Order: sequence, then C-alpha cells, then structure tokens
Amino acid sequence: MRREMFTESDFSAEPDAPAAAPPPELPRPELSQYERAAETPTPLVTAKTADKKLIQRLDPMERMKVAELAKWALLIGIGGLLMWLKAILWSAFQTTKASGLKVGYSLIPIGAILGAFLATAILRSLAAKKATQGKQSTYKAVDAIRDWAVTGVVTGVLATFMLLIARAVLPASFATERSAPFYISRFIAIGIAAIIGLFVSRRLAVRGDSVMAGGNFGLVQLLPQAALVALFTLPLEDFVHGIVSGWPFMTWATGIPALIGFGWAGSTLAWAWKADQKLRFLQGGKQGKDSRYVATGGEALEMNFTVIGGRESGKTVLLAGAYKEWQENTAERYGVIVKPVDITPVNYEQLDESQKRFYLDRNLDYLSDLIYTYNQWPPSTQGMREFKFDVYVRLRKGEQPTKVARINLLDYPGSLLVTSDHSAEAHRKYWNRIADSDGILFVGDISALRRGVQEEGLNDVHSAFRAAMDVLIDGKTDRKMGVNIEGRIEGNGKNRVIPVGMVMTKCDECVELSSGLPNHVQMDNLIYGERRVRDKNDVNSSLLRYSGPYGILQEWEEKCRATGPGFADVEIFKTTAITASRPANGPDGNPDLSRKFEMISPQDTSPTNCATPLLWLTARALRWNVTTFTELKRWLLGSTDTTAQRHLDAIRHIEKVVELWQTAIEERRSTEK
Ligand SMILES: Nc1nc2c(ncn2[C@@H]2O[C@H](COP(=O)(O)OP(=O)(O)OP(=O)(O)O)[C@@H](O)[C@H]2O)c(=O)[nH]1
Ligand SMILES: [Mg+2]
Repeated sequence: MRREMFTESDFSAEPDAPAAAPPPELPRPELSQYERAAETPTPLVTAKTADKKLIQRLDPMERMKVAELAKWALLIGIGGLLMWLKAILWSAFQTTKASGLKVGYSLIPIGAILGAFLATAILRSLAAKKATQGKQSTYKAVDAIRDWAVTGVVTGVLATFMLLIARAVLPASFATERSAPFYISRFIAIGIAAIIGLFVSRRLAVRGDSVMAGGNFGLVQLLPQAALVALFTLPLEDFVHGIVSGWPFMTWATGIPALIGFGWAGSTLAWAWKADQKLRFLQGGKQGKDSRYVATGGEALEMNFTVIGGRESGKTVLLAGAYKEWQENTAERYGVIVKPVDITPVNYEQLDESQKRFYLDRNLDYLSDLIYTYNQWPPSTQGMREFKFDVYVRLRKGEQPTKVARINLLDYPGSLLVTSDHSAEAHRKYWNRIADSDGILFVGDISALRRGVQEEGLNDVHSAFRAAMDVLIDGKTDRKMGVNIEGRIEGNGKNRVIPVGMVMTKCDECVELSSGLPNHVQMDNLIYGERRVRDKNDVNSSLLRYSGPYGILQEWEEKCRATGPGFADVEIFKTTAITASRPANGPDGNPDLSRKFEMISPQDTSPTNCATPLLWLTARALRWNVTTFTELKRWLLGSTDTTAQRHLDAIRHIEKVVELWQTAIEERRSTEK
C-alpha cells in the first residue's frame, strides 16, 4: 500500500481508487498475552494530584487569583488610610474654630468615591444598553472599585484645595456652614474637580475601557456624572463623618487593617512578580532573545512544541490527521479555531521543482490531501521543518474570535534520533530546539509494540526521550545523542512546568476483528507494558515500573520530582490517522496479523483524536506560561476584561473543548459501529 515516491501527476490525474473490498473474516487475535494486569498501575504525581502549595507557586492562573486578592487588599488599604488621614487631620484642626468644616474637607475623597459609585450606577442603569452596546461587560468588582477610588481621590484632593483657596480669597460669609453660598461653592468646586477626576481615571485605565469610560458613551457621560458626583458627595460625606465621629475607635479599626492590607499586598505582589520574572526568562530570555514571552493582555503567546518520536512512528501523519480534523471544523463548533499559517509564496507557479517541493512539504493541506483523498502515505520526512498554526478562541456567540496562541511545531526525520547519518549541525539545532520547547509530545508507535518488533531504533528513541527530559529540566545531559548537547544557561528546573503528552499512534491496529471495535484492553496493556518491581534489591519495594510508554512517563515524573517542579503535567492519547484499516496480506495471500495495517479506501479513511493532543498541549502550555506582572501598570490600572481575564477564559475554554471533543469522538464511534 505504501508508495514511497509520488509525482506531481498524482495530483492532476484522478487517482485510481482501489475497489473497497469487504475485509475478510479473520480469526480473533490471541489476546491472552495482553490481558490487563491485575494491579492498578502506580499513579503518577500529576498536576491534578500535586500538593496545592506547589501548584499555587507554579501555576500563573493560581497566582493570578492570589494577586487579585492583593488588589483588593491594596484598595481596602487605600480606603483605610484615607479614613485614618481624616483622624490625623481632625486632631490637627481641633484648635481652629471651623473644625467641623475642615474635617469635612478631609472626607471629600471618601464622599466622592461613594458619589462616583452612585453616579455610575444610576447612569449605567439609565443608559445601560447604550453604554455596553455590542460588548459584554465583564468588569470585575475590584476593577470597578479601583476606578471609583481613582476618581474619588483625585476629585477630593482637588476640591479640598479649591475650597481652601476659596475660603482664603472669598468673603467670610462664604464659609458659614450650611449657608447657600457654602452649598453652591462646594457644588461648583466638587463638580469641576469631578470632571478632572473622571478624566484622569479614564486616562489611567488602559485602553480607556474602564467602568468609568463606558465605551462611546464616555463623553456624554462625563458632565452628568460629574454633576451627580458633586450632588452626592456632601450627604455621603456627612454620613461617613457621622459614623467616624460617633465611634472614634473606627479610626484605629481602619488604620490597622489598612497597614496589614498594604503589607500583605506588597509581599504578595513581590512574590508573584518574582515568579513571573523567572518564567519570562525561561520563555525566551534563556537564549538571549527577549521577544518570545507574553504578559497576559490579549496578545497571542508564541510557543514552541516539539514532537519526539523514532523513524516511521507516525509523526507527520499525526499532524496531517490533526489538520484534517481542524478542517472538518469539529473545533469551530466548540469555539476553538486553528488556522495553519500558509507560507506558500504568490509566485509559487514560477518556482522550480525543488523549490516547489520545499513549500509542498510544509503545506498541511497537501499532506492531508495525500492521505485522505489520494490514499497515500506521505514520504518519510527529509529535513527539519516547522509548521505554524494560530489558535483562536471565541468565548461567546457572535463575538470575533481572539487569537490566543501561535504554535511553532517542529517535524523532523525520526532517523535523526537513531542513526548518525545527519550532520552535527542538524543535531545541534535539534537539541537546542528541545531546550527551547514549551511543550513536548512523545510519540509511541503502538503498531511496533503490537507486532513486538524491537525495531533497531527503539532503544535509541528511549535514550532520546531521556536526553530530552534531562535537557528540559536540567539544561544538560550526559547522554551522547550524536553530538555533545550544549547546556542552556539554565534548565526549567523547579520554575516552569513543561507539559508532556504521550501520543500513541496507529491505534487502529488494536481492534477486535470480529466486531470492528477498538480493543482498549490490548491498547492499555501495550501502553503499560511489562511490570517490573522498581528496585530489585529492595524486597520491600512494592512500586512497579512499567516497560511500555507509561514507564517513560513514570521516569519523567520521577525526574520532575527530583530536580523539576515536583509533579508532571502529562496525558496519554490514543490516536489513529485512518481509523478503519486491515492487516496486510502475508505470503500466503491471507491477512497476516503480524504485519502492519493498511488503509481500506479513501471514503473510509478519517482521523480519530489526532487534533486533541495538540489542543491539550496548547491549553496546558498557555496555562503554565501566562504572566501577570511583567506589566505592572496594566495589571494595576487595566481592566480585567481586556487583559488577563480573556486569556484565562480562553485557556479554560480550550481545556473544556479537549474534554468535550474526546467525549464526542467516543460517542460518534460507538454510534457508527
Ligand atoms: N495503521 C496505521 N499506520 C500508520 C498510521 N500513521 C502512520 N502509519 C504508518 O506509519 C508510516 C510512517 O508515518 P509517518 O508519519 O511518515 O512517520 P514519521 O514519524 O513522520 O517518520 P519519519 O518522517 O521518517 O521520521 C506511514 O507511512 C504508515 O505506514 C496510522 O494511524 N495507522
Ligand atoms: Mg515524518
């Protein structure tokens, strides 16, 4: 079935589709050797089971939750300090006659904060539809309070100064408490200050979409809002004044929590900022390039993924299968859209054959057509090539999808890992790339495992897996992989989590021939492999190590616990690029189970689960790589909607889609059969 070579004419001419012969009745395979092990395998310490403290330290999304609390603490601290300030001013003004009035001045900011709150609430409810037209408002309470506080403090400070100046220059009658000129002058002073206060808060709020701005509605809102703030400030000020002077201990009750709040918020921010700096360094800084990092804020995060697998393990076909699944829009239905970046130049037709070949090799459209329309396997990969995809997420119906990630995915000849006929330069490039990966897919060829072929390369592939683990965590390895692997300046060590997916390819070969259903027992037994007691010298050791791909994940998890982040973020995927297949015929002309399986016919050929590992990796790598504090100003003054929140929602959304998608595939498969 496999045709090593193909020519351009394969595409112009109609392919001669093989007649879809019904698969012959085959004897049930002898499965006893694969019967499921009685013992449950030793569970790994994964991101799901790891200590909560570890996760909090390493998961930027968890850090962000803590940081949001810090934002509250900061705001409450500022509020408390203002009240305290009032007490200090109170005693300072005790000696003067008009103490009540002056104390009132010291409360203007608090009155203005409450005034801004009421003004926004009233205007928003009056014109809510207009203000939020077309966009969902998801401002967080903490950001709204921050905006009111900014308006209130600026308004209060300005108004206080204006009133003090007015008192000095205007006739004494002005200062008579609760007289008409008193109210009018205060209204004017606070009104003007509120316009400036609102304007300042709008300018400070990143991208101008804070609660105060109200989108296009902003300018219209400014004047009535300022008038309302001025109107509300006086009674609210009196109200707070009443509380504070009625209960003098309130000054302490606000002062002490304010200081505690500031202290806690400060140290939390420093902790999170430091963790983010380390992450940022590991994302790109390690190789001296500072460009490939992202702080949450709507820009797509550029990530490097690398597939590690031996010769003919199914790396390229897996990608073509993933592309096919994306094309069929299974993902679009769930709001995740993957768009390959097409690098084909406009003058493609004028290129010579070898140049054309270069671009065709990098075109997933072409590779997937080859399999799904023309029933041919792609030729084995000759050189390193990078496929680029953009991942978009649409969180709500009718909304423009947001680009959340650019994925650079490296495909290369598997022979690079098992033979020495590649240049030292190719090896060097490859290992540097491993060191610079944000996520890894180990490829396990279930066909080779099923047929029990110890392909010459299997040990070399395992060595390559192990060398990659060393390089990712420690930045160096003692293994010679055809080249002395240069260490990075620093491995990810305990500071960054690298998600690893174990992708089992060619799972169509584990099938119950009589029913045509996938044989999961057989698959699982191949994935776990032989059981071995971990430490033969320790008779008490009941820990089991497995010889199959699961054993590799056990080693990765051990490595993560020894010198890495403390747990492994791993997942196993069972995939097939063709779903329906049958064993190749033996010399006697009958299907021979000890051989590789072949495609049946184009109309029956479709991938199953090929896209999920990549989507999973995208969600997980996004999760471990977003940073909050590289842009402190944005975090403090930006609205959560456009910055972190959108990114975080996207991560959760993709994670959910991976789950849904896998269930949908299972369901589709069971109804088809
Ligand atoms: N039955 C079955 N066979 C598959 C599947 N995927 C790949 N194969 C077989 O495995 C062969 C190798 O697949 P590739 O994707 O080219 O393998 P690769 O890992 O990219 O190999 P190199 O490029 O040489 O490193 C194909 O030619 C098929 O014969 C699958 O899903 N099912
Ligand atoms: Mg390949």
